[in-house]
Amino acid sequence: MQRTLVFAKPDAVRRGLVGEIVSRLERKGLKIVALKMLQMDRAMAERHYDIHRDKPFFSSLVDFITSGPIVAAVVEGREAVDTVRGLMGATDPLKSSPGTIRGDFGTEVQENLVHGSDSEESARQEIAHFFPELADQGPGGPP
Ligand code: D4T
Repeated sequence: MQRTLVFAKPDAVRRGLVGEIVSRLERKGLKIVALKMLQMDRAMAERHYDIHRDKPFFSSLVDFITSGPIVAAVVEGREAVDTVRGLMGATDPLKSSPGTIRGDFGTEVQENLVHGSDSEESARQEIAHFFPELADQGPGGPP
């Protein structure tokens, strides 16, 4: 079992797609371990996207991700990191297969609806960042 961090981005919240996204995770068989709506401030967004700090789209990305609330979740399941990435589709929704969240609902690279950790290590760091109360738990919950 593995845990990963997923969030519905501000565009998904504005468009009323939170239920659709959470439902797809659940129907796949992933377990929702934690769920909350929050507003990222610039410091939190810059930390989350630190790897992109030198990219030309960084400041616009931070503007977008702080433009409204997000709904973040910790989900658990077999190979949860790759399973969520598969459900999300490619970064560019136009290159995402139909049947994926981005492939079914998006057209814009920036407003691409959903985030999922891209590795087990990122998942551990992002869960600690968004859900510090869960940081010391492994899959399966408290010891
Ligand atoms: P995230 O991190 O949001 O789950 O997306 P990905 O893992 O699929 O994609 P990423 O890290 O390469 O990009 C992070 C974030 O930046 C936005 N973006 C990306 C953008 O606004 N312009 C761009 O040219 C690219 C490549 C979209 C996702």
